[in-house]
Amino acid sequence: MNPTTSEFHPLAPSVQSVFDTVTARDPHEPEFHQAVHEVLHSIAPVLEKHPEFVEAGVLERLVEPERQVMFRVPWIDDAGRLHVNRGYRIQFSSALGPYKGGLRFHPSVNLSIIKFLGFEQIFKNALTGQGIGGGKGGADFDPHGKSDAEVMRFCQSFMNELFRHIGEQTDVPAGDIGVGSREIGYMFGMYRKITNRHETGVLTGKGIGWGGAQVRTEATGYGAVFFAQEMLAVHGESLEGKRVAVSGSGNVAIYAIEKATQLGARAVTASDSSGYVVDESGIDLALLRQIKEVERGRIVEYARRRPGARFIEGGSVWETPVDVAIPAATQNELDFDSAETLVGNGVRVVVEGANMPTTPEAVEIFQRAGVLFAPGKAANAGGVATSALEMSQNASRQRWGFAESEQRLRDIMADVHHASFYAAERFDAPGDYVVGANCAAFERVASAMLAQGVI
Ligand code: NDP
Ligand code: 2IT
Repeated sequence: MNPTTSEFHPLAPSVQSVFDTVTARDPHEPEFHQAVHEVLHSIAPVLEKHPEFVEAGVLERLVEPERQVMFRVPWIDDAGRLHVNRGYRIQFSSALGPYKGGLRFHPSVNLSIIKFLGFEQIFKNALTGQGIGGGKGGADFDPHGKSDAEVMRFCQSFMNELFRHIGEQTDVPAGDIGVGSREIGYMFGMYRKITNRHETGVLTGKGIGWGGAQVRTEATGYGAVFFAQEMLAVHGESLEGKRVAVSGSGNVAIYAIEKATQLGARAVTASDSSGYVVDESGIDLALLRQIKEVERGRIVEYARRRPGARFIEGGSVWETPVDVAIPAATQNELDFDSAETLVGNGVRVVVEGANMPTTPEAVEIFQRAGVLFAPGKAANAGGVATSALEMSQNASRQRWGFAESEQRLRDIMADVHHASFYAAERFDAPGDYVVGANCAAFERVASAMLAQGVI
């Protein structure tokens, strides 16, 4: 579900024409429009302070990807049948560094979704303070129910085209929905074979034994929880004793549950596209990981094996009364009705683990109700930030231990929080992390674009 263009709030005159150009040029990209609108809606005060950004056409350039690649991915299944999927890589902005961002394998993938993700990634990566530009890619391939051999053949075919567009100084992909260490392994192997180079830093999210960084697997979920901790600390509170609802049961969800639990909260939910489970005694992480990471099974299995846990088929996880909500599945999964339910049940903090999981109407409900709301481009930046740490370690042939890597992640999340929080104050929107994150990130990217000339 996405708002249609006519349902968006009006923008400041200085940015409305940019939005009109985007929607006229690519009318069938609702998720991309949604992501662009949210940024344009926030950054008017930055443009007032910096008329030179307007004169240099920074916005007009920023909403148009530097390069878009779409390609055929043919592969043969175990029964010998041919399939053809569509692959994408959107190289959105390299103003701050090589294009950086994940690959998503999911049947819903299309150009609009990859462009929205690539656009968000520009600002997220800027907020980390590291030298990484924004990009995203993927394919409309569904890994569910496929054998390892099928996934391997798909990944090899995908890399057979992608390799010519990436490189450790050019574009560095990683995981996202449907792409974890198994897929990164198959793609890295194919890249190495085709190029005859062991170019370790060309992909991140690698296995620990062959160039992967400690804490990259945990980083997005841990980082989102560290961000929640920072938000609560401003109000003299902590996660201790809080009830938490997490959606999804993939990479981000699992490690958000783990860190929230370690910090004294009780995570009571997990979900997948079939429904959700509620476990009042706190999610048993070992069981969840066994079902999801080892068996690649469905969430109903959790309720079957865990006494006291309930499975609600097709229901909304947001019906569960909690203090903290962490949407960690997919875009637009938390809508107006869910937001009203959460607010009615007394939610205090909403932290986006996923990219754009909250619809614009739902964000408005939270902000009007005084709920602390953290947008994904700030709260889930820990994943890509730790990818950049992996790139640094690969380039310098160093290896940092778990504790050191986790401390670096914690420091980066504190910096992202600080940058977002104070930008909101500077631009007259105290407490509004959406405005803060967008303004802080945009200032950094726009300054680089201005300095580097019209290209
Ligand atoms: P995974 O593939 O590991 O897990 C995705 C989870 O979300 C699964 O439980 C999946 O259920 C569920 N899900 C996915 N699509 C849908 C859908 N359309 N409807 C309902 N449930 C759905 O992905 P990640 O955990 O890596 O990613 C989750 C979110 O976090 C995404 O928005 C991603 O862009 C974002 N993100 C990920 C980062 C990372 O480092 N991995 C970094 C920053 C953001 P099912 O198996 O049934 O499909
Ligand atoms: O959305 C994201 O930030 C990711 N999927 C992680 C990207 C990365 O390059 O680690």
